Amino acid sequence: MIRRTARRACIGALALALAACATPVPDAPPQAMTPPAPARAPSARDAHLPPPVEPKPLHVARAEFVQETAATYGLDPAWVQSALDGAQMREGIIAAMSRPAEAKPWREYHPLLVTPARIDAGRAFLAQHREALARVEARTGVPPEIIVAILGIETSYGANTGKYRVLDALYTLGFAYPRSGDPARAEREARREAFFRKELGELFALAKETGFDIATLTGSYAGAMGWGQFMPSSYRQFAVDGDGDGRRDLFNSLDDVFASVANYFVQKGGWVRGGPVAMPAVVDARAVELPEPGLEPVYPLSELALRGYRPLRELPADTLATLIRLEGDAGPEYWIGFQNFYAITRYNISAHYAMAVYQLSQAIAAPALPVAAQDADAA
Ligand SMILES: [Ca+2]
Repeated sequence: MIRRTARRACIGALALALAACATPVPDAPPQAMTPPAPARAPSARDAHLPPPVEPKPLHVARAEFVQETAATYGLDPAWVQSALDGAQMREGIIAAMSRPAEAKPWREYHPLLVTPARIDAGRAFLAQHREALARVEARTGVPPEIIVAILGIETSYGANTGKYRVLDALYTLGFAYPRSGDPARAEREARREAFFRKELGELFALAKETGFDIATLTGSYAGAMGWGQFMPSSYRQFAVDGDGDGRRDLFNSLDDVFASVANYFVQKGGWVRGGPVAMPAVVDARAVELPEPGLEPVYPLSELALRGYRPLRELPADTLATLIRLEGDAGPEYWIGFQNFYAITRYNISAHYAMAVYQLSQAIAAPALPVAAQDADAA
């Protein structure tokens, strides 16, 4: 049995929505939102915009949800109805989702996630679970330090797996997603509400499949669960039984957690065994920046070299990569990101997130400096 200490919200909520969870929420991280505003008459200025998507009355939406969920997953509608009757709208969840998520530059972002305490705890965690993690790496190709870094950033190694009932979180966001009242955002807000409502349906299916009591599962304010913060759909699709007891338990079995995070990287992210994640770029004086390189590795290194960017270590010219620009302490930093960097962004669609995971993993895997060297370093 794993000891869980102080249960707090997913680090995503904790650290200003800096991190997020497996099955990234569309448009994550959440943008600044204001409380729902009363409906207003469209102005002439709005005439060219599509009309706002008006939410259905709650009782209608709930009744439709019960029928659709029962039909989609082959569940007893009476059970879905009765569990839904026990769900509660939570103000704290609305507030967390409405909180402005500032897009911090890298120089402010990484010190919040890659902390000395998290590195030390990660080294200890890796040492403690090295054999189990090595078995997972042998099967999947995902290195131990990458799995450990994910768990460190998502939940501080299982310490903060989330305090909200997942049922309440998904019910609240699926039926009362905060509305800004801005017609330009109405469609996006409706899409996010639909996403959480679908995840609520997936939660019912998950409870049926796993035997979990839907009323007692806890997670982040966004409904992400367990050590790796899996949303219900990801849990159903990517969680695997690592310890062979016939159950997929991402709350209590570390073998299941390790195997499931690795499986997510392989299945969803296309993790390449032995492949590089990212490397600092050597930049020519006359380098020509790519306008919007994106996260996907679609540029052969030969093309990046023509533009003036080369990886620190030589690799085959046809290796596919992308260019990552970070706003560092001393100005822009350029990195080359490969398929495995992209794989980390499937966990949370953010170059900052993926780079924080990668750099934490490298710090965890690096041998700690001997005490004498640390003293010399500090002097
Ligand atoms: Ca298991």
